[in-house]
Amino acid sequence: ISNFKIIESTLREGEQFANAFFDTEKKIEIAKALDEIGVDYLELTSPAASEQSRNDCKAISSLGLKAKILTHVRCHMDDAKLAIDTGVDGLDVVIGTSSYLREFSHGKDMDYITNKAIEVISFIKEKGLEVRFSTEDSFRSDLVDLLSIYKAVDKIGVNRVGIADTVGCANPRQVYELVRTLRSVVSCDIECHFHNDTGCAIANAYAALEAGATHIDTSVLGIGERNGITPLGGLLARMYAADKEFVMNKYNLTKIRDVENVVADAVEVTVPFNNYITGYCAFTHKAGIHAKAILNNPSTYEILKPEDFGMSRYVSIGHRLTGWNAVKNRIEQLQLTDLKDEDAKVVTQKIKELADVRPLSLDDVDTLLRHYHNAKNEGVH
Ligand code: HCA
Ligand code: CU
Repeated sequence: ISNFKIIESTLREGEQFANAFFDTEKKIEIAKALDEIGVDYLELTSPAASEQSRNDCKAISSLGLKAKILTHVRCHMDDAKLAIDTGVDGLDVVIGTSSYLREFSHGKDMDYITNKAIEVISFIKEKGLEVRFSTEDSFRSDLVDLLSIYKAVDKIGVNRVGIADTVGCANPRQVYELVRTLRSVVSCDIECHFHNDTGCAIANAYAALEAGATHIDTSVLGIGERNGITPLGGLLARMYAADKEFVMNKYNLTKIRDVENVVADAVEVTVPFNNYITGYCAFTHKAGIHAKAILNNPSTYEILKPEDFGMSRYVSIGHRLTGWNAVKNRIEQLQLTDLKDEDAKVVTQKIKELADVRPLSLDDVDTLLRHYHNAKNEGVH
């Protein structure tokens, strides 16, 4: 995978998260923080949703950010007209194509949908804006229907087609197959959108890129409808592992934590303990065997370099799994330089005995080390 683009949808999909309420000021703060990371696009809630949403499209479009601004609209002329007047760079048009949505949501057949799509896309293109056409619930849509509508919109010059796993049912192999097939049918770019109901949102995004997709939808911390979509930080971690050069040159990874904190605060959640990159223990090493190797060479047990993300590594030593190499490292940090390897081993045994009874803080460990150090020095004099 040599290239990919991020369509950051915290200000659209993310607004569909249960706790989300973003006023204009907060949206601008989030937009600027995402722009600093260097995401390629920001996707905003439809101006047809509410008066404030329409004003927010205008406000964010006029900030002069590096990221292109998109808004997400239904496949209707009314919505498209409203959106064009907000000053956005492009429109992400969507319509449901699965039998569920055709029967229980909008009630339209594929001929109607295709004609409507052509009308709306042609109109947006005439106005000189970028346009993407996507099918909601793509993985439960008929493959022949999907390919024929994508072909039709590709022919009239749509910039991108989109695949959406609206219900989070897809697995990486299915994603690979569908994107691969689509890649051979259209010549435009391919965007993918994955919900995370069954925990595949990052893996699916990766499989899509491997199969020839060009754009991935994300949100900060993955927030969105239900349990959300591909998280921005998690996708960047995955792509860093795949092509570090590209990701580090293109995106400002040290800003991920800032935007996550802003969003977590705004939607009143905490960053999960096991979050990619920024979870509180993402760079904490514990077992003695790990600690020893990490201190010799961090790459032994780290695929992500914490410093590349503005984070730092922590070696935990106050527990029964500890080892003397890690304790010795702490001795050096505390500059108790007259303690030797044998001393580190003695204190390590002491730590293990105590830690079998109760958890120890780093402070407890330091106290043990200082006592031992003082006792040893008194013994000498
Ligand atoms: C939704 C719409 C959407 C749209 C994705 C897209 C989805 O159901 O809220 O525009 O590609 O998941 O299908 O977010
Ligand atoms: Cu969605």
